[in-house]
Amino acid sequence: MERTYLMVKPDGVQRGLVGQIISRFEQRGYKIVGLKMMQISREVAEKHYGEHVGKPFFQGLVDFITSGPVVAMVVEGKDVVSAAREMMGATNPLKAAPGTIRATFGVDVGRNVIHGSDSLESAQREIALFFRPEELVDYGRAIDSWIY
Ligand code: ABT
Ligand code: MG
Repeated sequence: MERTYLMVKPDGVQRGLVGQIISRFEQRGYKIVGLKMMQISREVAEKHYGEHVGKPFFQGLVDFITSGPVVAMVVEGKDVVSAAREMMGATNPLKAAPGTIRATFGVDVGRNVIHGSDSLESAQREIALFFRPEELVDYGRAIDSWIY
């Protein structure tokens, strides 16, 4: 089973959307194997968004993601990396498909309420950046045989 790194961004936390966002993944059948609230440091933010160093929006992006607490999670299930990206919708909420998380909750590319890893490699890197191995929990669910 695949794992991905998801994060309710500071705007989602401030707006009280944490529960609704987590629910979408639970309702679909995905399993939460790691979950915590935290304040991201500038150092970690710059690592997380390393691919955007030097771009005009980089400083604003780091300012934003460190502007308040986030809710970080690791979610497990079938094809979850790409499926979560589809559930989130396009980076710009105005371009996101109707019904996706970003289309439902946002209108601005710099306030798009959720992050999700964009590939399996990113997922592995981001999980390791934000979670210690012992913070991830291996457990079974009785419901799994009704999902798979
Ligand atoms: P993230 O989940 O935040 O990584 O978004 P996503 O992978 O969908 O999109 P990318 B390209 O990684 O954007 C990272 C953040 O940068 C913001 N951004 C991006 C801008 O503000 N202006 C831009 O022109 C682009 C391309 C949007 C993303 N998040 N925030 N907040
Ligand atoms: Mg990205």
